[in-house]
Amino acid sequence: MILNKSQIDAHNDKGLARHKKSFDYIAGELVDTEGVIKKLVDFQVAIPSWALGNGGTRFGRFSGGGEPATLEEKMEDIGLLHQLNRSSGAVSLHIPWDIPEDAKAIKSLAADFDLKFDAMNSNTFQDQKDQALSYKFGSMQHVDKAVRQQAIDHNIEVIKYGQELGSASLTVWLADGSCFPGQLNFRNAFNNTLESLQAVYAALPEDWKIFVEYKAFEPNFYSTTVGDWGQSLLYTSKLGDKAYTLVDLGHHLPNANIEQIVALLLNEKKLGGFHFNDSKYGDDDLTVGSIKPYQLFLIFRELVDGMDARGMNHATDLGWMIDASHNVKDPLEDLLQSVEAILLAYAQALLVDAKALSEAQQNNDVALAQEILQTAFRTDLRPLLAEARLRAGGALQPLQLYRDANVRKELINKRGAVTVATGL
Ligand code: PSV
Ligand code: MN
Repeated sequence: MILNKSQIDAHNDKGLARHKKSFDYIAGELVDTEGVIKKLVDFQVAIPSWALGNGGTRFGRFSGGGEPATLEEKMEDIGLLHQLNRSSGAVSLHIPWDIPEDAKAIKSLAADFDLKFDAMNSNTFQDQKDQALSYKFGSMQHVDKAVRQQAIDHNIEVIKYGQELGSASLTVWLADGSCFPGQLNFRNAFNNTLESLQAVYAALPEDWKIFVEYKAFEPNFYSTTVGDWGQSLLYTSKLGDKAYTLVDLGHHLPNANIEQIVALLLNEKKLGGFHFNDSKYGDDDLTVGSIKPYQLFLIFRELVDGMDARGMNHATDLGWMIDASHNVKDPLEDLLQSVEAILLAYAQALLVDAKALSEAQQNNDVALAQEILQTAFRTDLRPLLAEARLRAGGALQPLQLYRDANVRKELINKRGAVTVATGL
């Protein structure tokens, strides 16, 4: 369902006077309001094609109804998000969950919704119906060369789909590892995985990047073959210049200092992409910013600082994607909240007085350093985000308009109450 421009205009007209008041106040407080707004307008977060339906746990899955049944319907949902917030202008496809059978048609649909194709995701963590060999004991690490070759071939096929759509990166997340001591020879598993990744790397088009995503545990619970940023960095360093580490916020052991990891990966020119979500315990895949917004801000602060140190373009030089699951909320509402949280943390990070912080660090003035960070974090920048959306043609309050327009009800009427989107 796509909204009429007049619906967005009417919503904005209604909220304009109130918005102007709060925006004028905050604009008067900031040093570079226009600079921050421009960066916010440019910043786009990719929506994964598997996140438009309700997720679940191994105990159950509760559909909210009106889920998209086809890739076309998923694109339409992302188109609606982008219409509302103007910051969700990219799609990340998971193969084989969302195979673009007619690439030309999918590309033209994307153009209609003003969407681009971000990183492609391969899947060697599940067995597909007609698959010759099983990934039960791993894919790229497997003791059987034929299984490894199957995983390599799949990744090369994913690159081909991506090329047809204009994507320029491949994200490889491997569930490979072991559940029990003795199950796996760690060195062999590493070397097999490296060799398999090298075969995929060799097939990578000149202008493409490959992202190697790490994860501490799940579905394997004793060892994971790409288990942390150190292991990912080993692979990507050995692979070459087109290989980068991908950080998924939910893939660390408890209390890991993710902002420090990000800073060092950027320093080594090896940070390539990001999967946003939030968590309390493990890979909970909760709404971004719902549990630890301060951590998100600190991560963005390191991202901004590290990218600026290398003259990188914030919007285009890293791959930004949401990777969350929506178990109890409407997926579209959840995604709107996640995008808002990401932009808020980004905007607050842009506010940090980098010169003053550097001086405080130089003087070992710990209290002042904390004050500088928290002054930025505690500034309410929601009116700035709303202004950026307004200027880009979006809605002042995307979630409010989504509800006022009864989108979910319309989708249920159109698609039915029991459709199930592909994904986990
Ligand atoms: C694995 O937990 C992961 O974060 C990977 O990025 C997958 O591709 C994604 O979730 C979807 O299952
Ligand atoms: Mn992920």
